Amino acid sequence: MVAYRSILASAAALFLAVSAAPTPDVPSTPLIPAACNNPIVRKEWRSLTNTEKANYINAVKCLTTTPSIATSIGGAINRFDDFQGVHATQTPNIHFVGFFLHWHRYMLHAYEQALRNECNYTGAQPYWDWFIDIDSGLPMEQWPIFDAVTGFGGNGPYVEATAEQNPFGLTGRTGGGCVPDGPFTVANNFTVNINKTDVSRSDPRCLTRDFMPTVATTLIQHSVVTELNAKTNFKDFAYRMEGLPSFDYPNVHGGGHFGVGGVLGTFGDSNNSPGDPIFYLHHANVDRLWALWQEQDPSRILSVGGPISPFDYEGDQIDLNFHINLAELGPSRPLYELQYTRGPMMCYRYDQ
Ligand SMILES: *[C@@H]1O[C@H](CO)[C@@H](O)[C@H](O)[C@H]1NC(C)=O
Ligand SMILES: *[C@@H]1O[C@H](CO)[C@@H](O)[C@H](O)[C@H]1NC(C)=O
Ligand SMILES: *[C@@H]1O[C@H](CO)[C@@H](O)[C@H](O)[C@H]1NC(C)=O
Ligand SMILES: [Cu+2]
Repeated sequence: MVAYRSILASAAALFLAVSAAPTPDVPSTPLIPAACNNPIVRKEWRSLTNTEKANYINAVKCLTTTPSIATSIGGAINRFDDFQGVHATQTPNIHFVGFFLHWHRYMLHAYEQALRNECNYTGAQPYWDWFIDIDSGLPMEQWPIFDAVTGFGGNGPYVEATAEQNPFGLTGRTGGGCVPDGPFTVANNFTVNINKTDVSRSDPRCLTRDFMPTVATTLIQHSVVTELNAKTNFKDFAYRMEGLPSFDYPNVHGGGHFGVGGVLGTFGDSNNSPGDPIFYLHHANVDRLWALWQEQDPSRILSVGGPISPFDYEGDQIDLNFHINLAELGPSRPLYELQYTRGPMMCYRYDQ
């Protein structure tokens, strides 16, 4: 088994990601979703019309031309960077914990709100259903999400990786260079700005991708969804969703990151993966699997559990009063508010 735990452990900055609420404040009755009669609908990327796709991409480009507000991320130039930077500072604390799903759900919500409120986007955050592509049998280069005109551009040209860059000696890399086409090239004014190891520095560079088709097909397996849907409590569900830090054990979340980002691609860099705009479509699909699981049984809406500290599965557990801190991306929120996709705080649903 090839482990990538050390990638996370070696992340440079350890910022305080979370804090426990001093007093219990979970409502004694479940929150009534009275404020969410008309949820916005998150749809699969390829089911959007070409106009809807262009509107989404234009809104993402708009974030990249809107000045940063995240003062804690000195290297952030624009609003798109703010999200990448806050993720980078918290990466060591928000993966392989019980609130991995809540943290990323809240981040996606904040991003969707920024697109809508700051960039006049009127749609919802789309998701990417990996299985449609995996099942198609098409080479990754032909997956619609990577289309140069109606998608996010494709793979980088092949670049050799040094042993230091590829510490696990992964084989099957096909790219590594700059994304050559689509809306997110340097020629189209898109750069990944935050320094890879120091969020206080701006070092604009190209978005890279390093497709690893064998990693994608090994990790993105239908059996994972079957196993997830058989879980009856959140702790077990969340544990299976993150899986093991391994390149052999099926794991849909890791499969998206490392199948597309590989060794040298932005999306395979645990700290900086939100620098690739497809991060948000990928994580929307992860969030969707959780939302669909929650909807199967009302008791699952308020089910939580899992470790506060990474990999500390038998240690202190999260509860509904545990708070998520997104720095300048939004106010600190207790987990119970993040359990409801159709509640007072967030108001969205998935089309299927
Ligand atoms: C959003 O729409 C408003 C009202 O039409 C306009 O004033 C504003 O400039 C638009 N913002 C962006 C980022 O396009
Ligand atoms: C890139 O930005 C520059 C400076 O704002 C602008 O002049 C140019 O038209 C932009 N290019 C594209 C392809 O959007
Ligand atoms: C990122 O920052 C580090 C440390 O400050 C520096 O050594 C490195 O060259 C920077 N990376 C880039 C791509 O500029
Ligand atoms: Cu993450």
